[in-house]
Amino acid sequence: MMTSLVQSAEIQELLDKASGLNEDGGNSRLKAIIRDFVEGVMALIEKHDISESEFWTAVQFLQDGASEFGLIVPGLGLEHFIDLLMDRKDAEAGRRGGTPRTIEGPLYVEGAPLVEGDEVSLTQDDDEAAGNLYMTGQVRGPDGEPVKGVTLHVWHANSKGFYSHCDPTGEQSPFNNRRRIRLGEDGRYSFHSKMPSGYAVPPDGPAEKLLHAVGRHGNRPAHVHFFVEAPGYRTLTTQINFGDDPLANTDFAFGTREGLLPVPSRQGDTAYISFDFELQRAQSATDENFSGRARAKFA
Ligand code: MBD
Ligand code: FE
Repeated sequence: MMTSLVQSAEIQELLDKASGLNEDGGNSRLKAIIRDFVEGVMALIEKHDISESEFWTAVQFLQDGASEFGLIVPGLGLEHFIDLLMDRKDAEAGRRGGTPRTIEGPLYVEGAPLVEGDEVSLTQDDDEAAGNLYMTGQVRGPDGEPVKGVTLHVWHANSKGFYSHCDPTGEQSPFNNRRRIRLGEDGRYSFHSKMPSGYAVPPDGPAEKLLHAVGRHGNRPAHVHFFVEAPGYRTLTTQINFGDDPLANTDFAFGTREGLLPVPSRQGDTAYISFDFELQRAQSATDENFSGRARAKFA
């Protein structure tokens, strides 16, 4: 076997220079990460004997795909990996229990209407093809205590699998199927909406091209997203799928998790779900915050 070019003195020196290790300025953590990142890419090129043409095809893919990184990242399992890594760190720190976290996805929009009461409707548009979804439950803490001061953020697709603000048909009203619900002292919530359908990545876009090239699809089963936020508790990012949905385990984004599959009771075209959330207590102020992820904002 030929010796590795990446491991040669010449390339190791190139990596030191390229990552700024010989410079005084700059961020030392970033330097170390960039060095390993570039070395990893070089090793990949060498290992798979990637040709110059293939290399530039990949660079072009990244340029074209930038607008769909929010789909490509979960599609390649990276967003789920980040969840599993946080789970493992929690386990090592003895932080157990509570409703499982799962991926946020790219389609949350800040500034949804803030509403309260037990007749909350998420949907303002007619969606005649859709059945109805009724969801109720309680947000509790680790000792079973009702959590006070909860803001429950909910967002989901319409019956075509499209999200408001991201709908290629342009037909949805702003914030359709998106609400922030202020809960009362008992931590109970209750909302209804038009039943979501599964999501599919945009046809012929970079995410779909990549998935098809490896023999996969870009579909998610029907799901409902949540952030559960309350003073003194750790903000939870999660979703539910429908426990009786035969497609529940066919998620291209790997978001389906045990503990997040309530089985609805169905009457005609209406599904009723009862689902309680359990939050962990915050151990620091950052636990109460949202992650630093950039999120869409519409006035
Ligand atoms: C979605 O609706 C979603 O939730 C994820 C994770 C990725 C793409 C679309
Ligand atoms: Fe989604």
